[in-house]
Amino acid sequence: MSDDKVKDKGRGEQHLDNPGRRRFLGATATVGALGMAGATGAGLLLGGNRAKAGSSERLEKMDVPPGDLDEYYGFWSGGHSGEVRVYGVPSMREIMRIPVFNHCSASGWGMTDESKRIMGDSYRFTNGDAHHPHVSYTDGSHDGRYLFINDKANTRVARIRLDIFKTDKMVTVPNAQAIHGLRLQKAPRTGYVFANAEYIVPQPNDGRDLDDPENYWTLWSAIDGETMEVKWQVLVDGNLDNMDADYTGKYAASTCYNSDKAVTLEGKMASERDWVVVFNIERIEKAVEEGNYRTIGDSDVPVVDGRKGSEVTRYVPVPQNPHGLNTSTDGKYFIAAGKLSPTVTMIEIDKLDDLFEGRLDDERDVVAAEPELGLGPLHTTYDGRGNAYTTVYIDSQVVKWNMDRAVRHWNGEDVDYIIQKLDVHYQPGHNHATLAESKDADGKWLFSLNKFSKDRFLPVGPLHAENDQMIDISGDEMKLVKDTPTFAEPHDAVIVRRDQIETTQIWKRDDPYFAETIEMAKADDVDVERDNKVIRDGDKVRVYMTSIAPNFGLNKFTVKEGDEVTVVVTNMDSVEDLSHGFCVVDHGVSMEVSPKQTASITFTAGKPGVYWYYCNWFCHALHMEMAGRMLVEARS
Ligand code: RUQ
Ligand code: CUA
Repeated sequence: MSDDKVKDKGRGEQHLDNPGRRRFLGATATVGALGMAGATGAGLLLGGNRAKAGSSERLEKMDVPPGDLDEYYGFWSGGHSGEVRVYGVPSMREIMRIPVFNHCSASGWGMTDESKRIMGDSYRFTNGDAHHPHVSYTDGSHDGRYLFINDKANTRVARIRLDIFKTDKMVTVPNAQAIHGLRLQKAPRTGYVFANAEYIVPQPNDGRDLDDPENYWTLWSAIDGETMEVKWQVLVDGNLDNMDADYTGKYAASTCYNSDKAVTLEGKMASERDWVVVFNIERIEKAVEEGNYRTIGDSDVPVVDGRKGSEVTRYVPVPQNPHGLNTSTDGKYFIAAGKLSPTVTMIEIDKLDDLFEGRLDDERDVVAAEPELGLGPLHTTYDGRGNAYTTVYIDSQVVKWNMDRAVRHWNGEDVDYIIQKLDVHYQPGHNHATLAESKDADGKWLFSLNKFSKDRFLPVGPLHAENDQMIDISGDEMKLVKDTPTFAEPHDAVIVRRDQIETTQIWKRDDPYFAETIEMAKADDVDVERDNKVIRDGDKVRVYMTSIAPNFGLNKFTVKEGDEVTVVVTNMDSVEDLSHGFCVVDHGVSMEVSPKQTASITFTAGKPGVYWYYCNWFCHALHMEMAGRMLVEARS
């Protein structure tokens, strides 16, 4: 790649090289270009180019007047904030934040007994790094049961129930380190939740082979979406990055870099080729069934060997350091973005049976095309009309291209496949179109999740917002309509139709979410819906009270310094939107208690004295008066 090439950035140009000629960026040129973009490049690459949204017709389309509801739910990951954010699309009004791997001061997530039970041991971590949110499927369409999301920081996968918009399960994946790529089985039903571990580590990682990267491996895991148990794992070569599954339930594929097992940056970019690893799910299941696996360390999860040469995987060579992998919504292709190569690789899913049955001469025979799009391709999304949209990070653009034409061009026909290149501001990572992770992709709105915002918003000091840009793709031309600032750092999003989700506004009293708390109350002979009682059990005190606006069932209770106090509050208001809260001053105790919910929180009583507890969700004209006293006696 010449310097000229980097400078002219391929903006709007069509590359019509001999399709057989594969052009990869040299490692040196690429690091230079990536570094420039990362450090100072936003200005350099896009100096003075401030795109502004135009016509009123465009703005009208996204306008949702006060009182009207949006057409779609958009679920944005919260990146290293650890949460999930819910937007109404197209208004881009933030409707809710769902705490997942983080702790939440308002709802008490990470503090309440219910959330600690769900988080397990890992509740002691207050951070997470949530990248990839995905909504469950039935037959390739979103069924609105669950949303799943990964935690790269602490190797977890969580599930959110979409009837209540609360995290209800969380699992720490064994033998793995840093769950990154996450995708769901699309058919017949979710089914498996597939999780990539990004980093290679000794197996088991118990102090052996500490500085011997030759003996480091990573794993691809399948979690049962209903029980959230890890069912099996596959040992692979290289570092797994992003993945997706097909529309039949048979195959999944993951980009895989660092085929040479390096542990330094230079080393990770040394080889000209890396891989897309294709997983044959039936064959893996069969290997597990037949006992063709081992276990690692303390974990009893079956681990099938899927390293190069194994029967359960195939390694398709692609240009070095690929990144995103997105299945086209027509079910035809796994499309892997080149990142360090200006190309994306289209893998033909229909040819995978031949690949596994050994009917092809070369793994590369499954490549349907490798169109060149621009510098730094990262992720691809779809409009359901045969077009793909790929973010190119270094060029700061979204490239709209036609899949069918790209294949014809690859086969030697003289056709243009690039339809439009649109500047975005700046340096996009993922992009995502409405319903574009399902066979129902409707090609209405596209979001480009840009890592840099630089000059797009009022300055707020050294740390900048990200900029999620909304683009109208319903016509022939992509049109930028809105800048949405977001805080660190939505990586990815999924957008589903509002009718695909059915929520409950008032808790059902038999909800499993707080069933264990009700069990505890029963053992204390307490009916939480009626009784206001204090039960002492050695140094443990359990306080049960109801809440009905604007009153708590108890306006005082007495404990002793150092007691382990559990307060259980049951909200007996069955009025929609009438949430109460429970907060004890100077004790770090706060939680949400929504209509007909039972919530419980455990803490240690502080020094002797009077401590007020109060309702911290505004519930009534006398909300300020909804308070009581905890009397802490000295221990005699
Ligand atoms: S990754 S910016 Cu965590 Cu989805 Cu590509
Ligand atoms: Cu109850 Cu505010």
